[in-house]
Amino acid sequence: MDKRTFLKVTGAAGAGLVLTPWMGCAPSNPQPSPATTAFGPETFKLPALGFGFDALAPAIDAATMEIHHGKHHAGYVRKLNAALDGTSTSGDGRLESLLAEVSPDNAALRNNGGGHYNHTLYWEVMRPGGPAAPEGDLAELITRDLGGVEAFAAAFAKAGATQFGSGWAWLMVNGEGKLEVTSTPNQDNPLMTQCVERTGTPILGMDVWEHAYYLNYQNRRKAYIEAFMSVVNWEAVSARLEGAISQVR
Ligand code: MN3
Repeated sequence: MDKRTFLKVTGAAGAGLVLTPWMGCAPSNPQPSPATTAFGPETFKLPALGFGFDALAPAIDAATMEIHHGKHHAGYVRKLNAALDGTSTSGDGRLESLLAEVSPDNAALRNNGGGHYNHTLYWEVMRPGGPAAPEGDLAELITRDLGGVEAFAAAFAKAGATQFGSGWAWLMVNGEGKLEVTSTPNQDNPLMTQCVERTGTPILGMDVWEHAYYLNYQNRRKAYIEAFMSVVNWEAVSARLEGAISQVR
């Protein structure tokens, strides 16, 4: 839904139009009124990092982390709020729900909502000093669907390395409940059913925009990808897997 549609919905409500026509039908078994979610200037917030800017060094340097979180991610949050402020939706208002329905033409929501979602996931799936490899159900599903941890790592690295220009590499749970590696341009992600070919619920995301690595690695994206893989928070990826699988069931 683009901003104009949001405004139209809000305007209709303001003009006292009935948004729930069934209410006039005197149903014998009345249903609760559909929820409406309004957006304000600070609906979406920049999440705190779970660790210090220098915690992932030398894999990811402190200056990159500070600029990436405090400037780039903060900018997406600011522009997302600016785009939605004063509008409302008939849905639950969750970012995931907005992205699932976002039109390819709605650049403000697609780019900034995607940017906020993607970076929130990115910070969550990194940590210093965790397990070096996937474990448990995650490792089993990687073996079942992707031919093993090494084959997955190679496919994921390739997805990041070959994504032309700016974008993301993903490990996701697709609609059949299987793990799949994919990549998207810009701030798109697999939730955006109207914008991308391969859809699903992302459980691991790797930012391959130059701002994610250029200070330390310059044009050496492959070196950054290798470093990123050394700081993945596999426990967080496992937790996301459990959530995603329960949605498919
Ligand atoms: Mn980024």
